[in-house]
Amino acid sequence: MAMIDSAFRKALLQRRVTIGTWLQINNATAAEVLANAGYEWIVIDIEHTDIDITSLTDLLRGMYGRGAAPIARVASNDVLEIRRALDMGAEGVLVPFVSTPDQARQAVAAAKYPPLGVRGFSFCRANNWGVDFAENARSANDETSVVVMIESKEGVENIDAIAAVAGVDGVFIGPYDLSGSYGIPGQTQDPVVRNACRRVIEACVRAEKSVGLLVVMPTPEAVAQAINDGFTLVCLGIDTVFLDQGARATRALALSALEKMENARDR
Ligand code: 3PY
Ligand code: MG
Repeated sequence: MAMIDSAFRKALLQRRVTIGTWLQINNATAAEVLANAGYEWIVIDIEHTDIDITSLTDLLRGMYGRGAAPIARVASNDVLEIRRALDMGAEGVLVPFVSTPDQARQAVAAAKYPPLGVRGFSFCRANNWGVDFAENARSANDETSVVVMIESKEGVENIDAIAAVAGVDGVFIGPYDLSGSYGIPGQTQDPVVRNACRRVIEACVRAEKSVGLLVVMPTPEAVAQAINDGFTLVCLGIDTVFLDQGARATRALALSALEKMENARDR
């Protein structure tokens, strides 16, 4: 394989533990702030937000040059969805609801230029609007990451075949949909979901693929559990969750200071 410049794809192929986070706020300023926080990669969630292809481009501009690899969680496993996210400059794609090896092959084909796949060539932001066309056409297949999401019972049943698909660089668990698929939405610590996660991790170890998890509420226990479980793509929190937690914690500081002051006065 050619030399790979993408630190993110290199880490995936080496199965090095990396820490990322998840972006849902459709605002380039928020993306700048998040990208300055030191995470190695940031997933931009296009599936469950109002982020579209226009705002994705703005977010990518906001993140540019700040050291975090931008990964697009596309809305669906669709050739044009994947092509447009990569053309706009995402370094990789996270593809939701991959439940069969054929679906995994479809995701890889969409992300790779011929002869590996069916990505269309064009002048686009990813090749500086054609200025770097030749270089990008030569290197893009090596630099572009494809991570598929396991979010269903069927995906867990097929995990060995999915993880074995050439071009799948990693497998990533969507804990909310996965728990939903077992009939217990949100109960991500239920033994049924924990056991499904263990099956996915073990299959990825066998297939020598990276394996990731979104830790939606990154408490110290949850972060330690993800790392001890063997996840290598450790995705911590969501910008909306950080905002909520920071806002509540800061208000609580003031309420606690006021309470102390009132107690002292009443004494
Ligand atoms: C899930 O938990 O299902 C996800 O896709 C993360 O948002
Ligand atoms: Mg999901």
